[in-house]
Amino acid sequence: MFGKFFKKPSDDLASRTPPGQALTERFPVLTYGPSPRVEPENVRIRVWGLATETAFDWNELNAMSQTTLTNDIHCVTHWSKLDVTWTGITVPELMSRVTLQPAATHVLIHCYGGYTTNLPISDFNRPENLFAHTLEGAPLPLEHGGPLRLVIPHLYIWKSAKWVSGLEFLDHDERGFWERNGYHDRGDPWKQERYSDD
Ligand SMILES: Nc1nc2c(c(=O)[nH]1)N[C@H]1C(S)=C(S)[C@@H](COP(=O)(O)O)O[C@H]1N2
Ligand SMILES: [Mo]
Repeated sequence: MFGKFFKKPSDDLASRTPPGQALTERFPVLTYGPSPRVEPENVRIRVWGLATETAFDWNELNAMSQTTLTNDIHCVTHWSKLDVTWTGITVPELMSRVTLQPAATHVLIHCYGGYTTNLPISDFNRPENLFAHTLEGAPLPLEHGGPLRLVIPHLYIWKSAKWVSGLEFLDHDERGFWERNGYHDRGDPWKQERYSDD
């Protein structure tokens, strides 16, 4: 199985492949539990906690500036996929419409279906991070997080929450689903931050 789908990175691709990762051209689906089905017109990103409460619906999201980015994704289960193209709203584009309280330092991301993951705002509010609704020019498939998922390319892809529904701003770090179940709090693939020590 492994040999059929995964290959050792060749020299030119090696510099883009973090340690302990093998390249794949497939796009494996990894979801804990069933995929929630949310119609686009029902998608909402709610904002609460240490921010002025607000929400963005599908029409509002589509009226924002749209960005297409190509980046590499790295999964903690040792596969990487290069040159994946997403279209959506950058996190700073959405965050320009959010008023944070000065004490806010972290965000806990909530999803339809109950998944959560945590980020410091410094890892969240970066121009390479997208709320993506399109994958390779086509609507994001349900199993990959459609209608809307986060893409956080500089960290392992468990941080890239599928079916995102909310942003809870906090003045401290609060672990999300996998972080409470043994994954590293931050997940930098270049440092192999796979699992936590506590
Ligand atoms: N809502 C939600 N988002 C999620 C997950 C999940 O189970 N639920 N799994 C995470 C994990 S562990 C991985 S590896 C990636 C997988 O994304 P993919 O299925 O598009 O490959 O989604 C992440 N985002
Ligand atoms: Mo994962």
